[in-house]
Amino acid sequence: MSNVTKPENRVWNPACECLLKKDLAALQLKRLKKVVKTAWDKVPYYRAKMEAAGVAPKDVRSLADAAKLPFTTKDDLRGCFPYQAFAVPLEDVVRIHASSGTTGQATVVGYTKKDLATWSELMARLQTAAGVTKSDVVQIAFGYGFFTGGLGHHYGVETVGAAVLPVSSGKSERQIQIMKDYGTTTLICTPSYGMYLAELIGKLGVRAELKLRLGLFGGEAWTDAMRQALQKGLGVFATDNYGLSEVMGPGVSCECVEQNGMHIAEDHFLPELIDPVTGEPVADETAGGELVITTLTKEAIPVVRYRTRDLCTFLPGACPCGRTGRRMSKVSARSDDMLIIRGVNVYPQQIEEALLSIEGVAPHYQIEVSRAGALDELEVRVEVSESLFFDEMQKQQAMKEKIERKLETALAVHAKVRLVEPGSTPRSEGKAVRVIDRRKNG
Ligand code: DLL
Repeated sequence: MSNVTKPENRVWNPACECLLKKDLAALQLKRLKKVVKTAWDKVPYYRAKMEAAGVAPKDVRSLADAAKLPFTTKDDLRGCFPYQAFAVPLEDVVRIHASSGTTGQATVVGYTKKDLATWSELMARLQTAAGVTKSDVVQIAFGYGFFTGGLGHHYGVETVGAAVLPVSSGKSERQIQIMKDYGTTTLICTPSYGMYLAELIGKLGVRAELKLRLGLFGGEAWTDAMRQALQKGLGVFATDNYGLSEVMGPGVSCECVEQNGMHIAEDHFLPELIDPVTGEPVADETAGGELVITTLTKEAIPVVRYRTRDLCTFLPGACPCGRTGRRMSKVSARSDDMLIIRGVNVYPQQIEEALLSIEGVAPHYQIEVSRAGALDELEVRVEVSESLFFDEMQKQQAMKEKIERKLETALAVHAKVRLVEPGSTPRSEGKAVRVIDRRKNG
């Protein structure tokens, strides 16, 4: 365990975050009915979908009735490009973000003034949950622009009353100079960029000159093993926060100082877990499924039963922090990130978890899948410490075999390991590209 100080537990808005379960359920139902009615009345796409599924707003009488409503997918929203999913006239929209994704048409998201106020409030809740107070100096190293990470967190910091350094991503040496010059206490970025900055700080030997104490990481999946590496490398207390542009951006759920699951802002989002194959609600939410979200308060674009493709579980029991919002586990994978290697399902996070449990392995790796004849080949390129990389062959071979054994146990399929020089796998300034699947290119 890294030796970082756990911040004091504070709650930004106890009246909303610590609601009694029954009051929360009543509020959710009232809001759900309204959002379904608005979607039906104002967005022809939703009306057509509901009519085709044989449901209408009057059929939603309980929270469980949400399951009768049709899903919305990323492709559905792409099909509404640019403004057809909007439930308000463009003149009431004051901000537009978009998510480009890796392929195809962008998904466009709009916000009314009230939506932005809600978003700022949810971000203030998130940052307070992670330990940020008005005395903090917060460096945002998420990209600003159409991506929701930068501006989303920015307005949260201002709402909390801390000082925001709107640096955006990239120019890593300058990021560190800014940390030194401005006395940054809190870093907000993706975990992979945080890891890159940690590495650079180590190289420059300036850790002792920094005042960093908190790290808020999100935007991509990361493991608890990566948390330990970030806490150690940056000297911060690291928390996870989750969201997606289609339903707002960051602020959907966040960890508190207990670092034990992300509290969902359930007064604004109705979460469900479904079986990703059948689409049916899962029988046991603690066993996991795909997260589906309905926005309960968004004006510009109400989103009904959005299939996030993110796999997680809901955690049982109450959290000592006092928040009553249901907690979701870290996202274990995206259902579309799953690799099928010789018939076996493999998720990149399983590989990360296994790698980082081995002493001497750096938290930088890349996975390449190819096909040799009829057989899938899985190769994991792993950075090891400088000393080991330049060490004698025998020690290197022993390390390679050790990692291969560990991966084989974790994945139930053989992966070829290649030890590579420190610094040789690509570093990301935003979301990391961990997997190269050459099978897709023929
Ligand atoms: O990544 C919003 C965000 C920005 C969240 C900054 C947190 C911090 P998109 O670009 O639309 O939005 O990507 C959304 O990223 O469906 C997940 O697959 C993944 N993702 C986001 N946060 C996490 C997280 C932003 N904490 C997609 N853990 C989502 C795992 C995450 N995956």
